[in-house]
Amino acid sequence: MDNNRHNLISGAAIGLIALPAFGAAKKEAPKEPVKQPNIVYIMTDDHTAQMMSCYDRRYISTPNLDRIAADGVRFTNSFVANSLSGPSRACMLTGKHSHTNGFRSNETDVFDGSQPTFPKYLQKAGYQTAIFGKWHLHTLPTGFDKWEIVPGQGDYYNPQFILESGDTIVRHGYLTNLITDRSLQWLDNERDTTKPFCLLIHHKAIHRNWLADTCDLDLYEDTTFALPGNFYDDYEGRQAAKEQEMSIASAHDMDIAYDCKILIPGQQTRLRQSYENMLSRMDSAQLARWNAHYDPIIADFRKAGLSGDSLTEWKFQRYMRDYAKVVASLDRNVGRVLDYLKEHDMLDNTLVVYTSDQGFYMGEHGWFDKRFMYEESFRTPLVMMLPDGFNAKGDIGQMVQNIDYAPTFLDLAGVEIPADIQGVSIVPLLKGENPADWRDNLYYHFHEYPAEHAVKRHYGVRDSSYKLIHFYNDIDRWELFDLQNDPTEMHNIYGQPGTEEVTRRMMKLLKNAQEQYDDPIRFQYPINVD
Ligand code: SGN
Ligand code: CA
Repeated sequence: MDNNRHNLISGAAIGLIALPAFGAAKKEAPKEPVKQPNIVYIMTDDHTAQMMSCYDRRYISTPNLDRIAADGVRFTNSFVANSLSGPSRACMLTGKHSHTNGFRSNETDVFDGSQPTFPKYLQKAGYQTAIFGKWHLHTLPTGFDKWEIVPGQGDYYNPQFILESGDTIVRHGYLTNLITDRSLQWLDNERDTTKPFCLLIHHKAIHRNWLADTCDLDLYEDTTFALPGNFYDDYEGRQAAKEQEMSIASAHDMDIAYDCKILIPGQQTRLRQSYENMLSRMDSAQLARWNAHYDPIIADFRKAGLSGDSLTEWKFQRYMRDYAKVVASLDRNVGRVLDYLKEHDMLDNTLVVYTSDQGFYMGEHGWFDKRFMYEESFRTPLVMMLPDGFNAKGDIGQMVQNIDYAPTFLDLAGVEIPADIQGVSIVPLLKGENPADWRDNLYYHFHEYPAEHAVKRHYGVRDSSYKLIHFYNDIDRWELFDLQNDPTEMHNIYGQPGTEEVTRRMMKLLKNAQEQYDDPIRFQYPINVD
């Protein structure tokens, strides 16, 4: 169980659990790996491992997501390259870092759809490709035989979809159900059953502002979630962390109307109108159900007259409950897809991937949102059910990153991986192999500043023990964390006596990564690393 013990240490920041049911056991009677397996790639938005019970049992239960991990593999060191939606999607499609694929920021970039992506390579290799749901790359999809996407972030209720014809339609219902319905319809009636397929089911859930399906509204109302240990972080020694705008306590950052659903007559808040616009999408039955749920909560809130820490902690509970309700719908819908594949005997020749565009803060450091290279948002959940002949089972502890998905899918399809792809295929890991030369550090670069939530631009490198970050642009700060002794990254030890050697080692890794990936944005290294 050494492997699990290691994972417990490295995952301590997110309460990563060891799963006793998992082990190094291989599937019985190994079979030849399926050639050109189908790929069902389910991705959600802002779903973090803390809120997935196969990773973390502190908060909620996600039985269907856990089925994937229990029958397949759970990656315990899965990371993104740039913790934001559009950038993550571009990294996944291309297998390249943001500076290489050109989509660095949701707010300032558009995706160049003429560049090579894994769906295009798969099409050439004989696959049928389809995507339904969130796309968020500001240009229309290319490389798909069939697509239907929501514009931008999409709406939870009665959402608009953009069709291939260029027309838009509004579908009645709740988005997570609708994306699943559409995907199952394609699987059932529309695809060419003589070809292998790659189906991307990409959800808006669990994105802000966490609007639950009406049937899930009552869930978790009796649950009181424990505050993370560093909820009242003072950000000492971490200037960029001090200056962010993603704090649960702040009335500006977490809006009482938009985020917490508290509408008080005559009370204007920064985002109240946006929430009212969302409510105006609901039909009368949906709205009646909604108000029946939130009206008593609003009344109790007004009676309580909270302020200071009690108000902040009340906001935390609302945030956790609403987020958890949205996860419940997502988990149920993933279950529908798994049931479909099982009932149609497709699990033997299908790779099922479940991941998110990045992790998220559930009150750690006092935050919601993502963006930082700190563990909660640098990590992303990743579990897979494997087709026949891929013998890994249980935990996979090697460091993987979202630029690895594209080369992995190409490898599975028998396509030679183009030399300009920066990620690496994880197929050897899926076969249960333990490659001696697997990467032992990862590169990260966040570009979106100035922007919403005010997280400064930064890049950095992480190995299994340390993380080095440089915040730049209108700030010039270095941070170094000892991940073994300070897994929640509260103590910046950069520049402290005794850290010279590890600083030099990490700085050298950073330089190597920036050279290897040819990142044009790099500043002078403050110490000599040659
Ligand atoms: C929206 C949200 C932000 C969020 C970004 C990026 N604001 O702008 O809170 O950080 O998306 O999220 S909201 O008022 O529109 O809800 S991402 O996951 O799509 O990158
Ligand atoms: Ca996201």
